[in-house]
Amino acid sequence: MIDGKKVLFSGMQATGNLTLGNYLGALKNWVSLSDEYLCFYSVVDMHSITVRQDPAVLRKRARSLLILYIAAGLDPEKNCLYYQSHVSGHAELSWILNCFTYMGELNRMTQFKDKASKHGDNINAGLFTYPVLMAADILLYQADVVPVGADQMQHLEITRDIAERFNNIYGDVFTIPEAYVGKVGARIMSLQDPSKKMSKSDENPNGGIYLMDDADTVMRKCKRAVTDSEGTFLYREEQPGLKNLIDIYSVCTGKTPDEVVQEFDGRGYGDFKMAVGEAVTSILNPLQKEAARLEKEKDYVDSIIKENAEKAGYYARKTLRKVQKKVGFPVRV
Ligand code: ATP
Ligand code: LTN
Repeated sequence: MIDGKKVLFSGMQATGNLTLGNYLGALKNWVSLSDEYLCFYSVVDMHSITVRQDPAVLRKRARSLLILYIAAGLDPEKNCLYYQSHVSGHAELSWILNCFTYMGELNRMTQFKDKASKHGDNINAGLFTYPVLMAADILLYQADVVPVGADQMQHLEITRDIAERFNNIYGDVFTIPEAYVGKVGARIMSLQDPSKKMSKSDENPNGGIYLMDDADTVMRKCKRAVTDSEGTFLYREEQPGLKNLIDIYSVCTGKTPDEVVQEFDGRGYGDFKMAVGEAVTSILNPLQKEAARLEKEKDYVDSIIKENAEKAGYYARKTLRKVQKKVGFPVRV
């Protein structure tokens, strides 16, 4: 709790271009949570270097992601929007937590196994201890809730295990965080293969709608989206491509899937795909305009980056000092 509000922490990596899935499944929900909680939303650039990056590209993408947080509606006065690498407490706590995490636990992480098989030439120790850094992110702010997708649940579980282990030895130091699982309809699937989630690392560019896609590109991708040959307009698992498009339309327009089915019943898929394209564009258009405007407001964005890193640093230091004392580091005089 900070100032009577529960604390929320989440972060996103600035690797790849953000998709509509990232926006509808994460960013949009973050905005709706920012009244209820005291929120820390980080651009987790330290996590990104577990995979080799081009430094100039990473720096640029990290800034664009932070700008996107603001453009999506996160008020930088109310929410703490900052780069993970600007708050040294993440690295410091991460080291300490490494000493309370077992190799066996980390060996079980499916994301590690997955990434290690994809990057066989660079299975570095950072990739292995990635979940410990993520635990440090969360525990540093004593977060009560953490909005994460299903793929990150295992990392949240290990965070809780590490925190409980530490608390059992040293007393009540860390808040044990809970996952915040968003509303249904937020899992957006690939437009080309509706059995896979829409992902920024998909090799097929037609599978995902990127947040920076222009109206023509969005329309073309929607028109090409894989559906089925049933020709019936129903919202059901047996028609996964159509179901996904209904989900997208429904989240973009605020209508329920039932209302969408009623609206398009008896009309062709072609008509519906156009409507989806328009609905998506009407969401992306203002977002893109605001992001472009902020890209030019250098001083304003710089001041937000500085102030928010200081604010995050303040809370981080409070936890860090407590932890350092508990483990026996000499007190600063
Ligand atoms: P990558 O392809 O690099 O693994 P990703 O697109 O899967 O990236 P992440 O960086 O793992 O995205 O996730 C960022 C946030 O976006 C997470 O909170 C995740 O749950 C959410 N998210 C990602 N893809 C989708 C999707 N298709 N539908 C809903 N939410 C998503
Ligand atoms: N691993 C997450 C990003 C991430 C995160 C976090 C999410 C890093 N630290 C702390 C929630 C809380 C991902 O790749 N989506």
